[in-house]
Amino acid sequence: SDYSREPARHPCLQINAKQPFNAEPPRSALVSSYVTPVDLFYKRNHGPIPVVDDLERYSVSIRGLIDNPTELFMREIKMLPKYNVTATLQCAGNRRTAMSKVKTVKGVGWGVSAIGNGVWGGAKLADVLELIGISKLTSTTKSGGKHVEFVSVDKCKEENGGPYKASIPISQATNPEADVLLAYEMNGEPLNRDHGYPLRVVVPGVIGARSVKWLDCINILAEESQGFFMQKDYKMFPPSVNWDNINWSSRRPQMDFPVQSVICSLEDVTAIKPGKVKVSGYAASGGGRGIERVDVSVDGGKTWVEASRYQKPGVQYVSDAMNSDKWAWVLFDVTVDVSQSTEIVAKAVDSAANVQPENVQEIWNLRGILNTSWHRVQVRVGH
Ligand code: MTE
Ligand code: MO
Repeated sequence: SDYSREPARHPCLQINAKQPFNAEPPRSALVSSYVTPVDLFYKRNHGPIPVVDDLERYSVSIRGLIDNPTELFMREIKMLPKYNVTATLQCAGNRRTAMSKVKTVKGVGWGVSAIGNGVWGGAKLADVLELIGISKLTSTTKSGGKHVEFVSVDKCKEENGGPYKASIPISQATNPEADVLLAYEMNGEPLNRDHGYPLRVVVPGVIGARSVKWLDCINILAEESQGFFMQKDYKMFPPSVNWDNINWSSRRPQMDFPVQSVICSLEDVTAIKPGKVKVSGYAASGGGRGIERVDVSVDGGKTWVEASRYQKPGVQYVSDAMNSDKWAWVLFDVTVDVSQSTEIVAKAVDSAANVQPENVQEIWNLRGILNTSWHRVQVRVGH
């Protein structure tokens, strides 16, 4: 079958769907390192993993509203300055399973680990576009190009067997500060097949769905990509919208992800002895916004203590500081005293003072995306 050439995967991964392969690591693995190891990084696919076996012949074609359509070979992309950008990738469906407990939603069920922090190595898209004649900080090309579409080589049933596609505004694509990469490395190694070998897009601060893997083609367009995953998926609807009254064109495709935090040192329900409990986890926000604060409660949200935050072990994290990684998550921890069974809660505040919503009910949506409600876990104290 199409799935006869899938790569080997780590046995620790929890498999949420086999074909296409969708899997996430145990939550405890996420807090054991700031940079998520490649084999434990969540894998989110919509089709079989493509096989690219001739790197010499591999090229990206750039077409659309430009004067000279171009084929760029890997060696040309590698000749551009190489950047290493530490960026967190989060699937918009992260924590969907918890949302589906309110009311059924459509989509692959994810726990809390459809997120990972990688060091992505590659060329800046702004440099690549400049190479073909589109200057930095462009908002419209001479021929009316306003969006940059990325097309893959994989085959997705949602696209009727066609490739996965997504787009970003050309203003973001040509802004060197936005750090959008055509990445050929992950954590200092060549990208592996699951994560987009030989070349993928990484759009920092934006839901994972726009970071197209196995890049085949870049199109300069007047409108945003008309692909399924831009127009008929990954849009946030209000709780009143259902499958009978949905009007897809009434909403924009989701881009930045909102502020999120999750406790990873405790499962949904954990039996503990009374005494000190370490509460640690991750917090992240989109659009390059840093994490200003993480609050933890041991009484279901009545009172709160502030957790400490870090990116580099031993270095106190300050959001928006020169030495912080602006596109990356922050790990947090705090030790609390627990004497009786209770609910432990985490909520984060980002550098624009956005706060996570208290309950999942109010943000329920039929596609089950962007569950960023306060993260709650139960501890059962036994003596
Ligand atoms: N790119 C292609 N070509 N095909 C896909 O199915 N999935 C997207 C994105 N890029 C996808 C893709 C989604 S929804 C997410 S969340 C991220 O890739 C996941 O990236 P990862 O598997 O490297 O973690
Ligand atoms: Mo995703």
